[in-house]
Amino acid sequence: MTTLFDPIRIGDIDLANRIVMAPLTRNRAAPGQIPARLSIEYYRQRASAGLIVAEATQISPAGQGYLDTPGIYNAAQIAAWRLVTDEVHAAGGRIVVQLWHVGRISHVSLQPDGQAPVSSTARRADTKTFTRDGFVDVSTPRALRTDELPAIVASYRDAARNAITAGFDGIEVHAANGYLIEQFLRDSINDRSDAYGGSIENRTRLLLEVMQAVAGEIGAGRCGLRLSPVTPVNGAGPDSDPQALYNYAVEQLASLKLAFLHVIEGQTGGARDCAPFDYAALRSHFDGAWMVNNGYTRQMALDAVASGAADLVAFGRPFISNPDLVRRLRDNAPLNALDASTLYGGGAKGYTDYPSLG
Ligand code: 8OZ
Repeated sequence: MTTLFDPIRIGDIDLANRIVMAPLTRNRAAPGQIPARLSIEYYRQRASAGLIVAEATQISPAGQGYLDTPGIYNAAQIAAWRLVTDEVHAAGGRIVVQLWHVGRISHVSLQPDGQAPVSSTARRADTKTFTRDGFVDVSTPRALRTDELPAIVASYRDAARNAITAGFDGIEVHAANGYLIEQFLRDSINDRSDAYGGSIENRTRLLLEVMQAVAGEIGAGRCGLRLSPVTPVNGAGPDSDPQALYNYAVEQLASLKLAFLHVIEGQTGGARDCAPFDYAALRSHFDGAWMVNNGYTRQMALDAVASGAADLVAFGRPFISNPDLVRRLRDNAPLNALDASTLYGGGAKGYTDYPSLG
């Protein structure tokens, strides 16, 4: 019987176990959106994960929506990430980076030249973001013109190339949680009348073009995708038919042979049963590694892998407070409590100072 602690090959990447560190926004990047020096130590401490999905990382300056999040679109950022990936590899780990464009979940103060953020729509999301001035309403976006979309796709492709230059084992495209790609997927947000709006085929077009571009650039065996079919976070209202939408998207991706699909079940960081959705039906369209996430306990994770319901289980908050989470799960040891006050921003406190077992 396969267990959570058994190795697995996903695409071109060999993992020591099936426990994944989920991507976690920590808002500690240095000026220039350069990953923090401290993030070298932070990720090294967590390298016993079978796979680390490094935090959501902007593919371009306009892709930023929160204060002090890192990018992967220039040489200084690539050089800083190289220090992280070298350290994780030296510790025996594997690490991919999550490629992120926030779309309308941003504020003019975070955008190049104070411009409006971009989206599938010109309608503002009913949510807030965190800026230099604290929590503020996100800004009203402008709808991307059809002729601007090739450059968005190219930014994902270039970021994937940069990730390989920075020593990452691969990438995960962030198509979840109400950000740019989800703003195209859902008919509750996307109000376009061009080839990227309306039908399911049109709304999935940007996602499919992005996945083809990154897979064509670095190989599909180094590419994964994160989806959140029913999450309501970041002002993302429900799609009128999420099952049909996401089934179609995954079906269309099947021939690409991506390394993994990472699915947030239910509301991100909240109720797993916030809306009905048949995740097994979604999986039936996909051949690669199936990574599940959202509020998994040790027992749920053991059962998910033992039953074959999942190949990999991603843990978020438990990995923040337990750098040695893999060992603790294996030994059924108690977990450190999470200090929610140090999640976003700050320095070493709540970042690199959580203790491992002796
Ligand atoms: C928490 C705070 C800011 C961003 C996501 C990238 O929800 C995020 C995020 C989470 O995917």
